[in-house]
Amino acid sequence: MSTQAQINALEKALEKELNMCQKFAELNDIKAQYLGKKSQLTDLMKAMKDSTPEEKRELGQYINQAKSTFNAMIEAKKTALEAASVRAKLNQETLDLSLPGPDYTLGQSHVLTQIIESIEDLFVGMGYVIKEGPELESDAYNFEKLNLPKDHPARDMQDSFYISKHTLLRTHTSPVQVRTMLEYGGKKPVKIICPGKVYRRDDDDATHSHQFMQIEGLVVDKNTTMSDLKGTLRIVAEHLFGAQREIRLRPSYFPFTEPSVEVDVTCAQCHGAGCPMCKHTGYIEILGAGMVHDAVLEASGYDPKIYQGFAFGIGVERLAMLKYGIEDIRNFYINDLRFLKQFK
Ligand code: 2NM
Repeated sequence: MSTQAQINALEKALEKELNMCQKFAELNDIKAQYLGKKSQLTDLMKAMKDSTPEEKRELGQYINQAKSTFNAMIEAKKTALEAASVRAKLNQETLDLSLPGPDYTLGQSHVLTQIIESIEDLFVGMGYVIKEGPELESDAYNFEKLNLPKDHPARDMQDSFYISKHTLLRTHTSPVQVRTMLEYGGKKPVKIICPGKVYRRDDDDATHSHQFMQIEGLVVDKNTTMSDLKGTLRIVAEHLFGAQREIRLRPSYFPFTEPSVEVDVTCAQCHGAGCPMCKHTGYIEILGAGMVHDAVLEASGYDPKIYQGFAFGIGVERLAMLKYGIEDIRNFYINDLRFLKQFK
């Protein structure tokens, strides 16, 4: 059989084998068989050594031609096998478009955080600085420097969580204000608000919690008066309860302020006419405030003859309860999503 005939036969055989081949591994075997060192093509090459130079040139051309043809056939099969395997994989991975997608619903801040941040925004806009401090305090900062001396009833064990003889969980955020006045060295004006957790020993019920949130504000400057306080409180009331609100100051008592006031806002429900929400008084109490007591200024290094100040304290939970008509304070703490999701 001529070399050409043998090559033609080989090509036929290769074509047949490639048609039957289903796997990459088999393809490698076929390649070795038809183009490798032990292939018939290699044998034909070796057999050329006995041929004349003209024959060698001719046969060499046939064989090289065959090599590239075989290679091309095998490569084509390889491409076809790859395409088939991708197709098979895609067929297996079909998407079920009827399945529900992932839940990308955005959450939101806790309702108390929302109120605190809203009040912070208001005061930052008026040039106040937000100050925070430790929840574990000394009795010196929590009481002594706030004009609550040793035997004051508010310092009673019954009302506070003492950790040791002189350390307790702060009962208000006022110690942060004391710390700030001391930091400012009795010279700089103070204009701060102090949000944070506070603790009081109370039996928990619908309106009392042993831990709650407070925001206190403090301004200390020369020529600070009660009318500055009243103007500020009015802005707070309108921010929280909307325009067309009026405030009313009633005399009250706090150890750290003199005079002290309780601040009421006209009832949002009845606008002052009287309804169950305001217990038919037309007003709802929203915070306590006053002019900073001379003893408090002095204890924190400010000369009351030069500096005066006003301060106020807001209970955040109480405010949220008034604003949204929430009846039980414990709703804020039990992480019931049905409750929390209402404040979006
Ligand atoms: C209130 C009511 C009245 C108050 C006083 C001070 C400080 F530090 F300046 F003495 N901080 N907060 C204050 C005054 C708080 O809460 C109902």
